[in-house]
Amino acid sequence: MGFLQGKRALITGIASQRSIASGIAEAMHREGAELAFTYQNDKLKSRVEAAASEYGSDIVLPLDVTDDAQIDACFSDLGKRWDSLDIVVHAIAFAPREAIAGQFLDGLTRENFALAHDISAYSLSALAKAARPLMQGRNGAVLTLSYLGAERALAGYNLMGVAKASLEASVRYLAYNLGPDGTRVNAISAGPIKTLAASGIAGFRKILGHVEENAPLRRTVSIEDVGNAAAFLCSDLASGITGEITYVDAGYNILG
Ligand code: 0WD
Repeated sequence: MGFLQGKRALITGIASQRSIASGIAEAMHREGAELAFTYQNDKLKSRVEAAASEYGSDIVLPLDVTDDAQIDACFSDLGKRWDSLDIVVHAIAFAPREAIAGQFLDGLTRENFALAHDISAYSLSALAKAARPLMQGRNGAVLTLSYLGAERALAGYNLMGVAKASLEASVRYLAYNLGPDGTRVNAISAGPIKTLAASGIAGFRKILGHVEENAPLRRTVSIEDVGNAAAFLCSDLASGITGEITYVDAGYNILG
């Protein structure tokens, strides 16, 4: 029996088979969780439907996190299918391309700052708040994805790094707020992985090569590595862990 048997999980952020959310869905399915999915826009709908059917799910809901009405509708529709929810996976981030290239100040505008924070940080708390009634008293778990650029100035990561710092602080405040409900909130700080979102980051290939040569494990991580850690963190095996940022990065973060 899988260690997520009897758990119901909502997975956001599938944009392709290479998405980190796809690796998480795979691991959670393998461990026995029942899955529901969201898609950002009509372009991604059929792709997410295909992923859902692979995992025996027909719950596929639209969710653009910039739209409050879609957030409300998503959880109200989910509540019509499931009377409770155990896991929310937030694997969503966005910053305009010019804000994740070159120098930090070059891509900095009030609009870019607001949009990056809205989609990449605020949305975690918005989803946790909307999911709260369904998750009450379930020993549930909320999980998000961060990156080392939240805590170090990394060339090119720029505005996304500032948004990820806000995301990581949100993890701690959400964990404190939702702990009494029995809900744990954690983040995985993943090493670089070639996905659609990552291909927007200038010099990404160089970053992958650098990690391969220097990380303690002398390799980059895969969506399977992240998926397995995510499944663990959202399971009862991790019942004492909340408010944490867990590195799944082949050890790269320990380097001085
Ligand atoms: O190296 C990497 N790939 C790392 C990614 C290292 C460390 C962390 N992460 C994080 C990302 O910052 C993100 O938070 O992991 C999370 C998942 O990212 P991913 O799997 O690397 O990227 P991708 O497959 O592109 O999925 C992210 C998706 C979007 O994809 P696109 O590429 O279409 O922007 O986030 C979704 C969208 O599907 N998304 C939204 N969903 C709902 N509403 C929105 C939105 N407004 N904007 C983006």
